Amino acid sequence: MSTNQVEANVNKRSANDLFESPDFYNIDDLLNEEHKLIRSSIRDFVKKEISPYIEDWCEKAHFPYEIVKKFGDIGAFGPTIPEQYGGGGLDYISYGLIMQEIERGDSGMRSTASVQGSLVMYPIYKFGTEEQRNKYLPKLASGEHLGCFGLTEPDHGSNPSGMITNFTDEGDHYLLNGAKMWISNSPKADIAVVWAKNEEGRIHGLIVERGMEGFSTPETHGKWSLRASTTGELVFDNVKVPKDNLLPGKSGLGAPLMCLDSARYGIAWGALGAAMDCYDSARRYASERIQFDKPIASFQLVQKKLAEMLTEITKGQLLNWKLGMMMNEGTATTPQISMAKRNSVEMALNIAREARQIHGGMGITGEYPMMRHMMNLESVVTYEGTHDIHLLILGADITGIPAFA
Ligand code: TGC
Ligand code: FAD
Repeated sequence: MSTNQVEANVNKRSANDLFESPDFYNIDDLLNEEHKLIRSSIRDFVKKEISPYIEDWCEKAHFPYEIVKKFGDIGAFGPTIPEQYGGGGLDYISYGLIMQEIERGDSGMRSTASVQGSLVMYPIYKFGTEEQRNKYLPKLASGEHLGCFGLTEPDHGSNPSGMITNFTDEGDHYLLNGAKMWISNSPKADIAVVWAKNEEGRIHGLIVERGMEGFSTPETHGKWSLRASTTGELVFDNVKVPKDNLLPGKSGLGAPLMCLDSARYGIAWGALGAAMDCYDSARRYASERIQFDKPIASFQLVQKKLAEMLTEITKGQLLNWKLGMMMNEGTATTPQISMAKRNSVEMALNIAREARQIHGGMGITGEYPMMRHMMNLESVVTYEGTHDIHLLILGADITGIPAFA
């Protein structure tokens, strides 16, 4: 493809991104002016910096590294982290809206942002020393550094408590061994927050830096999902980790699970964004596409699809907003977060499929976003706890009987 053709495609996609979010229940009345301003600035950013390019990035499985600095500039990294460490000092509704708008553009782009904020900056802020906060957080917030979060292992996905990655105390440093798999951002990350067991089998968080001898981050290829996000392994072969790099504030599986609470909350909003994008595209297409001499929007079966999509999106908006208020108060529980993550992702997958049908054959092309969202959402329904693990978290809460093992 010539440069002119590429530019023409970019301009066309830029001009084609007419996205508007639905607000059937006047949920905007529940937002303050700052929330609306943040949402509109992130929406403008996505229209300018993501929509024109995302299909090409996904087709080529290209992670646009330059987006990291741009996300830093717009405050997408660590929105709830205090300003003194470079964060946004914002509330959880603002955080949710930022994730909604970015994932409206693409789930892989939201992954980049939510890993950095919820899974790297959050544990350093929450469990780190003042020195660790000052050393790492400002650079992560600005996008000068990219981080990743290593919990999953080749043989321990849904059950991270069985992890094998471990470290031993060697007097003036720790020696880290093991491997992590399916790690978002890892091939380009400057630092990794890694969860590993000490000699007593207790889980701790360690900050591992690129360049440490014995530390490598091979990329995972062949993904049909989240193609604009980079994914890889973390391999630790006798890595000497300075003792200052251990996060001292919390140990045990509860520490990474606290980080996951924050990230799963962001996904609940993000997946809603992907659903909104599919709905918005379907609504527009249905009114323009003529069959049997009428817009297809005039057929009852198409209206049924649109009405059901809007109903599910509206329910999701209300669930997320209320959850956000509980996050602000510090009262949201893990099962409440599981319900919202699970609900949003399933709803978004269903809407992507229905919206694709409304677009007929055109729906399978990159001219429209549904296939990309649909493929991305297959990762989103799996990571941060699979759909069934969240169901079991709810089941355990309802019955008091954990059914995981
Ligand atoms: P369980 O016995 O339930 O709990 C172990 C300890 O943790 C405590 N705890 C929590 N503490 C704080 N916050 C929470 N949310 C907590 N949940 C549990 C709990 O009280 C206990 O403490 P203690 O002191 O008694 O030891 O743990 P379990 O081993 O039975 O596992 C439960 C289960 C299956 C729900 C959990 O392991 C789980 O959630 N598994 C799913 C794994 C997962 O979500 N992995 C995500 C990896 S990261 C990722 O996917 C990033 S994708 C990023 C992107 O690109 O966007
Ligand atoms: P498994 O745990 O092997 O599960 C396989 C199937 O078995 C699932 O359907 C599951 O629901 C089911 N199952 C398992 N246990 C039970 C049970 N007790 N009862 C009923 N059903 C059960 N991890 C990180 O640490 N950091 C990251 O940045 C990260 N990024 C990711 C990016 C991508 C693109 C993907 C795909 C994954 C990422 N992950 C990351 C890993 C992700 O969290 C795991 O894939 C997920 O937790 C599931 O683990 P698994 O793939 O090993 O599946």
